Amino acid sequence: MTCLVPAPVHVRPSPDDSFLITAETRVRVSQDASRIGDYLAETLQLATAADGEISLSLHGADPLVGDEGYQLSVTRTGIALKANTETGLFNGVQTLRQLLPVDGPRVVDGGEVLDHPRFAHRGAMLDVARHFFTVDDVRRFIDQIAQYKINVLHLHLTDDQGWRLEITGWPRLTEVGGATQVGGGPGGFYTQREFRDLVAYAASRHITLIPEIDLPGHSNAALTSYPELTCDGVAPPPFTSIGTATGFSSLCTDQESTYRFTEDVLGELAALTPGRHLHIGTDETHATPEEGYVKFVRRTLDIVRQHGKQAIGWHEILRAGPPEGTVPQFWSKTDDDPRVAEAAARGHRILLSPANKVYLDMKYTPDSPIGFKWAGYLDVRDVYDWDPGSYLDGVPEHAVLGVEAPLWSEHLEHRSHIDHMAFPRLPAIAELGWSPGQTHGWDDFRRRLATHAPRWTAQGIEFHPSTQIPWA
Ligand code: TNX
Repeated sequence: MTCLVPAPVHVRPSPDDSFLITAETRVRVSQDASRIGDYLAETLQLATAADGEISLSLHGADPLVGDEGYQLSVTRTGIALKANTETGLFNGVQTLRQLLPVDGPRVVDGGEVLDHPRFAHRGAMLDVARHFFTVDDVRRFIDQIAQYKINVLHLHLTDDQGWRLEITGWPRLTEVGGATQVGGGPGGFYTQREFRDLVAYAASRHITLIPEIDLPGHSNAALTSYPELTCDGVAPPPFTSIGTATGFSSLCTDQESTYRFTEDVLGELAALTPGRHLHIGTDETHATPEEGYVKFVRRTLDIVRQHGKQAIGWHEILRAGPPEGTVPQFWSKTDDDPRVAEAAARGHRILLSPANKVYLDMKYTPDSPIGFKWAGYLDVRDVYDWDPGSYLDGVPEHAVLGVEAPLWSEHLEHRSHIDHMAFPRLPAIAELGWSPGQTHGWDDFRRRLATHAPRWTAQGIEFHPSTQIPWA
């Protein structure tokens, strides 16, 4: 019970009360908890039954655990998991999985856990635009992050180097814009059906998928596909490098064709997305005149609202004075934009992704084989040792929606690169999002984290063995 990541709110270990799972152990599922019961039985390769030593229940949990928390009790005679929702049970199952040894007899540490999250939004972002990642790669990533109680997967679906989602009225977006990526490889895209499958797969892991269409900048792949989106009517060539100047492309904000496009794309996206949020980018629009930017963002926010969704945008979106409910995602490496604190004071909830803390595309050290360093080298302690509840001046804890770790893919060519950049840093960031401040402590954290390495190895995760962690 002392190796859990993220650290639970309360743990009372009782080492003498461990429970041994054998091939005969049964998972007892009450009717309303049968889905998670089946999932647990499958995970542990046990049978379900009307009675059994491992029980799951949606009744009797402490109201304190809320919608996502759970209570877990392990005694010599069995394991009882209680929650108020399926999501709570799912989170409890993730804890239980970590209590099992990686191999050998399945002895589960005895004791009690009461647990619930600090922040509502605990996210990971994967950029599938710079380099394309297949449906299988994304499913694998979903399984990896769900273990650490991450509940949002933000997919960065479009950028200068590629457009990755089929839009039925605009086929060239994927025929042309989907056929490129950094380095000149073949790229790729998700059909709407594949995208729906990903949404459903994420939901089966209690993860909400938030899709991002980056507008009006970071749009070269769209401009290459449809010249009517440019101001001069000339399609630019495809862009397949990393480039030094980000923010060189822009939809033409003065043309109605741009708004027809935006309406069609976001309309289809809203229909494909059961979650509440659509991410509309809005970052690094150096090629968009200010007046055009403000006009474009406001119209786009209207479109999002008309489709019944709330918008998230990178924090530059605050230049357009977005309405209440819009979520700015802070990404600077310094606390340099007073608009963020002003927005918090007006009631906006802020999503925190400070580049110098949680950008998973940064190198760990100067020796890292891949990654950027513009926001600094980020070893495990750098991503772990900060407090989201007091990080930005004027953005108190109650104004923080949560923490999200972006994994930009300019340098990621293969899924092993995802593993390398995300592990072990993503579990550290997941703990910042989930665990209460009073559990925070580097020395205990690094000891707990070290014990997870054999789990990652068993799952085929090619993690980076940072020298900061006392691996066994
Ligand atoms: C900045 S963060 C970007 C991305 C890049 C990233 C590389 C943000 C909103 N824009 O387009 O991929 O840096 O670290």
